[in-house]
Amino acid sequence: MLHRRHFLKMGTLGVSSLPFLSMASRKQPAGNKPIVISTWNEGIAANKAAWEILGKGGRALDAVEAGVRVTEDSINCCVGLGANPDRDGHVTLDASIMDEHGNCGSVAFLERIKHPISVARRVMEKTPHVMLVGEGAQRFAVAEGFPLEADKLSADAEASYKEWLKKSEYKPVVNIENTGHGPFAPARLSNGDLNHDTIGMVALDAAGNFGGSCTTSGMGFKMRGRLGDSPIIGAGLFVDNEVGAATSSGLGEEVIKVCGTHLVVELMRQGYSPEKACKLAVERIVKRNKGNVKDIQVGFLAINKAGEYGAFAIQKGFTYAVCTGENKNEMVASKYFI
Ligand code: SD4
Repeated sequence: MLHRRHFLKMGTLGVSSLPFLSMASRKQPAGNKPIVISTWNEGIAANKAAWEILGKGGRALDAVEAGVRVTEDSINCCVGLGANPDRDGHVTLDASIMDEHGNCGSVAFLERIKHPISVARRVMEKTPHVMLVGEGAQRFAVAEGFPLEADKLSADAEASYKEWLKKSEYKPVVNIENTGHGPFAPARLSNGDLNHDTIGMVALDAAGNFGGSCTTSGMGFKMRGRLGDSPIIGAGLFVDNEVGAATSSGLGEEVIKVCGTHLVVELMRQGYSPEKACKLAVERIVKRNKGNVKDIQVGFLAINKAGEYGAFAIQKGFTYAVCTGENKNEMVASKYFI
């Protein structure tokens, strides 16, 4: 890896003289603005809702909130109240949001509230805090007018939970999509299994400002009270308006240990393309695990200030949706380490 001091010295030679930069930028798609990208297949519908705002010159923050609300709404999906419960049978939700000014809000271990992303936004805008959890987060949500939903599992989640209870084996394996269901398998497979539980979205608006959101039910059958990366600023989501924005999906514990999305954004600040920055962050996780990552999936997704985007994952199967226009919303398979 290029040493930062060396990089700064080379900076005076001009960006085009850096081989890693010119190679990376050749591989990158041309810059776009506005643009919204988000994780997994659910990203297509979410991007569509985000584009309704971005396409009219709206703010990235509004777009990323509206986008992932679509996913939170879909009852048999991976995210929101229709998702798999913790091992005690309750769905607990985590979400975070960040704007172009570096403001951020998050909620975690939130129960019975349909739109944790909007509660996270209220935490950001209406409290002096960044993060609210559990009962306090729920109380705040209710006081803000969010309805308290029934403590009831969706039909698919209930079936999956009953199946899981047969062995009650606590072995979280997340997002390893080598299930023979093709590269763009749905979140909830036909056998009821859940492929992934999160949507992360980052957007650059027409004014050149970023916004980011991330919302999840965490990992199915997790220990009660467990939090992953998604509600943690700098782990599951990070936005720096001078540089870019990044989000992640996968085994949150691994993302937290390297401050994953903050790392990706800082690598972009050093001049790396979004894809290369995501790759280096993945390699940091691989190195920390001494190469033993066959049971771990993590994928990062990023946009830089020029509207270039990229992703990288540990394993094959990480996919994301890219939207740069009303009729330009498509799935891309991420490059991967293994
Ligand atoms: C977590 N990162 O709670 C989330 C899980 C995930 O698709 O991404 N699932 O660790």
